[in-house]
Amino acid sequence: MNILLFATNNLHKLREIREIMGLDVQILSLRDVNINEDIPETQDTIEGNAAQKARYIYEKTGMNCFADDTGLEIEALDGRPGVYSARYAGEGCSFDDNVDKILLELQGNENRKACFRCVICMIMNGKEYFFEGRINGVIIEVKRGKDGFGYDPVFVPDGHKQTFAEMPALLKNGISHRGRAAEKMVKWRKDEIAK
Ligand code: ITT
Repeated sequence: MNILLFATNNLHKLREIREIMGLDVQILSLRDVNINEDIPETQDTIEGNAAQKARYIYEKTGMNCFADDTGLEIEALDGRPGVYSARYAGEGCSFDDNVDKILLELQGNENRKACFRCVICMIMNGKEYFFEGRINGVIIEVKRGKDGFGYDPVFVPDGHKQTFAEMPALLKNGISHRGRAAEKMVKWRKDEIAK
């Protein structure tokens, strides 16, 4: 059995990644290895933060591991909240506070185009590998749906009518930024193992 440690404190992300990666690999959480502190995320790029989180955990545990970082990039807001997506409405803010802030900033704006961008940094036997996934969509005006997390209630991916928060998890994971990045990581590992 392959084991990978996922360097996240976000339980929604952990559940999604476990669903995406399937049964071929056992995904351990930080709680499983008794790491309870907040991992530093102080870089100014999504790639930088993913690498910072993965390195921090690798140095602590020596285990093969990965971390992801995601940003919601809104065209009319010049790419904000981007790398600041987690704490856009301020330190200690909730998912709802962040959503309310972007809705306010977009009020009256007809350009609702946005994209989720996710970068996974995996450290395997001391070497770093990066995988990226994106999904384009629009930000709607009023929140819809109870599932998912973060900005899901206001994000409708292109070609769909439901928000990410209204979709069954399987559908979101199949098309999402994180799903696409994770798929690349899974394929890369399969090829590596087959070598
Ligand atoms: P970590 O412990 O893994 O750092 P995090 O919640 O800080 O968890 P990220 O830095 O990867 O997560 O993502 C920043 C924010 O972007 C996150 O707090 C959410 O608000 C939002 N986000 C990330 N993935 C999302 C998704 O699939 N759907 C909606 N919002 C998402």
